[in-house]
Amino acid sequence: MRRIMHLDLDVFFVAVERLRQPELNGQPVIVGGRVEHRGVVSTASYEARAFGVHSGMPMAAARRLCPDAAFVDSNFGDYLDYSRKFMKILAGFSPFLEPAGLDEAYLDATGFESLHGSAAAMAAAIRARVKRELGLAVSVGIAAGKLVAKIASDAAKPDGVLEIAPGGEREFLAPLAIERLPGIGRKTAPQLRKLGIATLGQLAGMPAATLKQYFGSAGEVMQRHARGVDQSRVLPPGEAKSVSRETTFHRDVASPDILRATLAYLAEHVARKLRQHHRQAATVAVKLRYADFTTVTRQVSLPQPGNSDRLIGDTALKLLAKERAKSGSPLRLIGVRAARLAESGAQLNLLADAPESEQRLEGALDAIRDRYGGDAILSGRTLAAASRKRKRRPENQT
Ligand code: TTP
Ligand code: MG
Repeated sequence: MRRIMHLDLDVFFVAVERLRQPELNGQPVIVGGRVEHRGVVSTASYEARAFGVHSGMPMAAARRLCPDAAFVDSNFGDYLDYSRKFMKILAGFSPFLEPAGLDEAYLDATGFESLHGSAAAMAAAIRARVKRELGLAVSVGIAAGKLVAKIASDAAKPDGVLEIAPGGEREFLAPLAIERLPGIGRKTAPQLRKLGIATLGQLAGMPAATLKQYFGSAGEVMQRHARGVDQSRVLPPGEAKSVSRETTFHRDVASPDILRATLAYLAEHVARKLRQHHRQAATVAVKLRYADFTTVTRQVSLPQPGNSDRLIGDTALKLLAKERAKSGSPLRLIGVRAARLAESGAQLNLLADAPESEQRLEGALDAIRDRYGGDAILSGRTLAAASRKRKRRPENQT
């Protein structure tokens, strides 16, 4: 049984500001950009949230709702420093660490019982260290998978721990509103509600086939998640998420023999790479680009993850055959990709050497910092969209 933790600092930016200005403790505090710059709220303390202030709201609106709050300009460089220190503490507890934002990370605690007693004891030790060394409160959710752990850490706030016992995931989720499930947002939630589904318990009780009719395969995934079923791995930064090989032909090719031979050759290379890195793939995909640059990818989940030439090759060839049955037009590019990689064999590098894992951590934090962008103030749920628009801005500190 896996024990996954999600750790998330409480009111992160506000908490850092309070370390510098202790008089802000217990008061409504709002950190964000300046009203004159049409800034938005990046963090509101719980006292300010009680007035309806939330992340992403224009500062002007926050001022109307909570005029007596202390308004503080953000100091992004400081937050980044604390973020790095936080991640370093976590990395000392388990190399299976996946930073998911400046102030949150997943940690796989499975198998660390001998070292720490239990996942709960490990969480307590982490919380004590973060409090002692950084002066910050971190809330922790512990569960069999990432998804439930994240929802549990949210429910554990402020400054708490919530462990969902193995097998208790579905029961824990049942009373919660559907919006609590990551992935059910402004688009899907109203559709579900129209179907009379308001809680995760109701969603969990729907037949998968019905949900599939309305939402396609995402519907089935939603239902599994609502039942607390989630096998996704904690992925330390820098670990390959997929392995692929593709080739562009000198001249467009329609010959089935040449296409098959090329794809089989590429699949062998992918399979060899998987074996070299002790990885097994759970998904195989092929990519076909036609002469007019139309690109098609077809993928399939394997009944059993694997990494043999035969498995990857045969699967890719089947996908190719299916696609070529629809169109025999010449191709300019063909490729194969193995994804949803899992460790194979028992060769886990439990004691990854520190410099390397620290480098990876740095890389991950850089990526997160790029996403948050220097002094940029992020607006609530538009975070993902913003990261797409605002690629790589140089860090500039306020
Ligand atoms: P969160 O962890 O979502 O929020 P929080 O730490 O302020 O509060 P809590 O976890 O106790 O509910 O985000 C972490 C930091 O990321 C937050 O302090 C500020 C920043 N952030 C933004 O700048 N804009 C946003 O829209 C969000 C959600 C967060
Ligand atoms: Mg937080």
